[in-house]
Amino acid sequence: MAGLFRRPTRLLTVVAAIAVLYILIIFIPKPREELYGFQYFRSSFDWSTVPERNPVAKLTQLPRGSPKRLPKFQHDFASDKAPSRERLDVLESRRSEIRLAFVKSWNSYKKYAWMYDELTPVSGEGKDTFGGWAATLVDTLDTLWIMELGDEFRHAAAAAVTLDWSKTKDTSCNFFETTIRHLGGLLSAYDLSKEAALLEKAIELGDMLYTAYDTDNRMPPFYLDFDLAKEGLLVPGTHDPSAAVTSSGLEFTRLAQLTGQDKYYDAIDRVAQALEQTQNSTKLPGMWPTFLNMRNLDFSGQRSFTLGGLADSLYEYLPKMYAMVGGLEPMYEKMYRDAMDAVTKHLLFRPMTPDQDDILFTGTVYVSSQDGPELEAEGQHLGCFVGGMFALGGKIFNIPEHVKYAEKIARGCAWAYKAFPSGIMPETFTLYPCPSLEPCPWDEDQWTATGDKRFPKGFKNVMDPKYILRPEAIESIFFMYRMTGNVEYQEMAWTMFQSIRKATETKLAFSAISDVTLPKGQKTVKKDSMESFWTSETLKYLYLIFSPPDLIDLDKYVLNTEAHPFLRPNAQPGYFTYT
Ligand code: DMJ
Repeated sequence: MAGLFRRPTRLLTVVAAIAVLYILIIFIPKPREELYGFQYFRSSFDWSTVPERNPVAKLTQLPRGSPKRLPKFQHDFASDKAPSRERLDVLESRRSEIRLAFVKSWNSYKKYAWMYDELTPVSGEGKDTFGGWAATLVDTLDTLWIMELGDEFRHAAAAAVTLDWSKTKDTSCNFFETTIRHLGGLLSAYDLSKEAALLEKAIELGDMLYTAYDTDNRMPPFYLDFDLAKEGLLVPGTHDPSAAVTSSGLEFTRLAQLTGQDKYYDAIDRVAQALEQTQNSTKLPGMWPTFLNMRNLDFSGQRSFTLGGLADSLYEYLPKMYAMVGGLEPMYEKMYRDAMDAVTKHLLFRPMTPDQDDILFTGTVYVSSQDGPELEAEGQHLGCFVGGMFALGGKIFNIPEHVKYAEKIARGCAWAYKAFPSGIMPETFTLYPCPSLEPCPWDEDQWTATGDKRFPKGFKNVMDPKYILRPEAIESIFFMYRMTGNVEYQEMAWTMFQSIRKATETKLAFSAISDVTLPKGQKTVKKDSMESFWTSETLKYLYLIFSPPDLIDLDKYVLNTEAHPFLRPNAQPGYFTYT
């Protein structure tokens, strides 16, 4: 070694060789292949080759047979009187304003954050929050398609098929978020566009995510640690958010349907069966606790139950899974009915309001050994999806009562939007529950004694005043509009959109804000964050509300929890195409 440095020419040769090698590594084009009309880049590791340490003896097959004829969800728009020319103009101009908001967000993502997970909408940079696999891009593919931005779609799809699932700075990924955003995004983009390269990229990712199920009891962990997954050494958690470890059903079922590979369905079916077996041995029979011990599948000790954050999509996926398998798996109907019996008995409440509004919310229940189930009358933005869920469940399982709850819950969220000076509902707050679902008189004394006077009458407290561009309230309004055809929902959505745009717009795009409760004239802080669900969900639902109802017809598609439409088995492939 010492001799090497004494001879300058040899040293120079070594330095030059290292430099050439470096240049080769950096600049040699990646091994791309021409695939289905795209320059496709295959991930550097093929996860389907990982040997399973805990293989299953016999795979559960996708339910076979002709899909059942389920009751129609969408209102019969064809039998309505055709909207007037003026009304059509209004709808078209609203659609184009929503599209403008989308294009602004997308263009800034392209300019400042291309291939990053998210744009920072105030400072104009890119940041990685979900593995660095271009979350916004993948999550937004189907919205580009739906909004008829064909060139942009093609450009984004070409980038998506170069993603390398083995190239990330992280040692693990969030199993749930990667499933609903990335896998869901690719599958729906494929279902809409039929671009086979997107399905290929989804399969690569599906094979990586599938390794999460290679645990002793075939239950997935919260984080997919890549090294442990390769060794088959993953272990399910003992205190995981229930939604995160149980709601991959739609994505894996669609993957199984599209590839004909039962293994993907088998994986999620085992989780569903675990849910079915434990449903009635919890402290609130019918519901599963907010956190689950997936290692021993003993859910009997936990005391908290909610339909809001941490648990939401577990319940959302019950009726959606039933539709996704064409009604051929009865366990989802049974689980939905039993869960909703508990919800309507213990979680659903009517708030006391000065105008005795006919609205409902679902709260959180704590079960104590002495007093049994106790309701905390908490409202959550995340809980607003419940309106859409009751609408879908009520229709496909023919439960008229649920359809009524759906309407009152959707209206409750719209009421909470309207109540605040910004026209937007906070992330979490508490209300005063009426003794039953019937109207109860406004109690001014109670409000004076216990309510926080900074907030509108009816709100006891606001624990978290932010709004982070979430979709759930608009999602339920969308379901209600498609189910009833009632234009009142279009008006509600339009009011909500205008408030959101006013409060969150930045020079570049739209940003989460820190306080929706501030009095008019007082400016809230922009948090410089725009999660991918803004373009994947919120703007998509808004756009669809003002679009012809056969655009993503809910009798043909199921939307996953990130608003990605998957074709239902009863729908004809290629049903919806642009010409
Ligand atoms: C989305 O990622 C999904 O809707 C998820 O189910 C809940 N949270 C966000 C939107 O708020």
